[in-house]
Amino acid sequence: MGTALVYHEDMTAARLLWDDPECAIETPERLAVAMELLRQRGLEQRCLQLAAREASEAELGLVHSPEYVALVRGTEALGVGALQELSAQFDAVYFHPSTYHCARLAAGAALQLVDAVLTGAAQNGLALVRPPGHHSQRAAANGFCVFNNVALAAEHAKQRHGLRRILVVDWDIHHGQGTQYIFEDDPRVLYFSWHRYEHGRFWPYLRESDADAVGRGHGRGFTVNLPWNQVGMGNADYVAAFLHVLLPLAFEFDPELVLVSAGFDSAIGDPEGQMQATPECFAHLTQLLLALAGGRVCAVLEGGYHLESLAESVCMTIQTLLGDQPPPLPGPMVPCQSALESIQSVRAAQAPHWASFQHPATVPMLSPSYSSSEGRLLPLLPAEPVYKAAAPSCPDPLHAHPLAPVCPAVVLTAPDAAVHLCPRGIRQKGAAPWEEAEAEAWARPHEVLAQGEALAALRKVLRLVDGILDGQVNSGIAATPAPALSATLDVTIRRSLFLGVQRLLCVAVGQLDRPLDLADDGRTLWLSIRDKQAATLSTFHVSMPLPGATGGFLSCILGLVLPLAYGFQPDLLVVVLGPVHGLQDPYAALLVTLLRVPARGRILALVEESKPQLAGILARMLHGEAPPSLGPFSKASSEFAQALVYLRGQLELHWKMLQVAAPPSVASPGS
Ligand code: X5A
Ligand code: ZN
Repeated sequence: MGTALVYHEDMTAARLLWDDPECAIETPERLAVAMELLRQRGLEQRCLQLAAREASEAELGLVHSPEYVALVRGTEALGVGALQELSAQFDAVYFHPSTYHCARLAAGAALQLVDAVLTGAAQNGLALVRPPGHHSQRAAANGFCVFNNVALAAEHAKQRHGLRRILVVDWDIHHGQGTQYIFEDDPRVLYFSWHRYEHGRFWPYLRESDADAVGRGHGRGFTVNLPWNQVGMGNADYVAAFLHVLLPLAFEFDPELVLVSAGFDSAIGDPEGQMQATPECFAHLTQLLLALAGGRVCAVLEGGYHLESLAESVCMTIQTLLGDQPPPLPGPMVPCQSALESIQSVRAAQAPHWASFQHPATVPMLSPSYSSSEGRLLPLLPAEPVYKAAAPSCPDPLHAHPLAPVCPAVVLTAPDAAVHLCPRGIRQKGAAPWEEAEAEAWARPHEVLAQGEALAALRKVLRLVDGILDGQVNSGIAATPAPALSATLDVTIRRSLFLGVQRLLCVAVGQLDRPLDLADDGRTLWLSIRDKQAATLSTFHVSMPLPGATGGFLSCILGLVLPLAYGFQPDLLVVVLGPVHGLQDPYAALLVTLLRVPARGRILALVEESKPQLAGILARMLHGEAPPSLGPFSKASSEFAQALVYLRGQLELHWKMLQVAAPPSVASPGS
């Protein structure tokens, strides 16, 4: 099952016929350049190409009034003067004799995409359309939008496919007030939008675009607005918004389908948005969304007016839908003060409606004994990172990429039992294992690795480490006899550092100790998730208790693991599931799926060979399959929530992606 690309050249027909500086940016070239770059990059050819069809009038009636549909139909026969006169009755709208045809194709494309994904003809997809849709209302055109393509797609998914939970992610830089109005009392459609707001001084200047608009009636809590109050928001701000606002809600909601109002006026260079996020950011946002709804993600173009930025961002989105790993994010991963204020305000506004945002009871203050169960807290390193920055800041970020993304490939070294559980295409491929003598030399301090079986496994693991680091494969899974797991991990880390890995992230779940002689020099970030209490033994050695509930696990991944991974930007991630790791398979699957994004697929997973089922599911995740749903949401225990708050307090000065609130800008005297 692949990626659908829905398009029709007729949608380039509509254009502005008179002078109107506000509407002049919405041009036919927007679609033409995006399609051209998709062809040039060989991406169109990799998609299931569908020719857009027109939505029927009955379908338009799912959202729009018959009178409004008739009014738009009538524009087909109007002359330029009458078109201009009618256009002036709406805010930032122009009609062209081809508008009705184009707008029906745009709506039809969105419906077709949803049908393709919900019938299984495609796994995910993108509809490249114009006019855009998210400002359009039941009986009004607005902001270049005529019919609300995404709202029609959501209503169609509800009524024709019987879906009960649909997530709409509106990453266009304008508030999709049309979509908000259509679903404001509907709990089956969760609408999330971030938008340039500037405290109400940016178009469309609406009070109801602010964070305190949360929906009405049964729909309370199903409208989520994240207003940006400054221009210049960048990759760190967008990723922080996903980790700390959208994704906690989205996983708690557990959607059956994700619709994206994919406007790219939120990208760098756009004259409307004035933001700084680079095209790579949309690869990351897309891949994060692919962890939801069994990967059923349907993106529909909205705005995007800087032609080159638009085309690059469309390519990044399609490439990620196709399964390619995202390029690294350029720039420092430090969200700005204003973004953190916005994140804080929307979390506060939504807290009554979502358990993920409800604070743990803060009554019992963390006692020193609680925080230092693993020993005295070592002083944290200074806030200045000691490791090399991931990418030198580039004077022209739009042209910094593209690195050809490495296609995912998985090597599995595990017993046959696990291999049978793997998707076709993943087999015990790869070069021969290491020579025995060489592996023995690396194994030397560890007696447990001297035996036949453990040594045989180690020879394969070392081959895999080399294969990942020289770029032959993207990721792999290795299984070892349980008693040899710690020692194998130790050798894996030493070999990786020997080969020059600059930043190695190790996520160790279960009873596994950090190798004692591992230098705390910033090259390795060690994160334990185990049956102990929270502790920060240094900036690069963090320990977290095992979360029991769904909510605890999600806040552990989204609130701690991913922010650390995004801040650290690892060259290689080693994830180990050790003794009594306590994670059910769907949890392990989600952990690996989400870690793939900041690790850009460069993952080596180590498991015990007695767990073939686990090895199999992890292989499918590394191959790009979507994780299963976690099932009913259960709230994190207050001990666990407090442990997270404690760790955030210890670490956020150094790891700025952990922040969920703005630090006070001025210290008030005496406080
Ligand atoms: C879809 C979209 C923007 C309208 C801006 C009017 N519309 N100033 O990006
Ligand atoms: Zn827009």
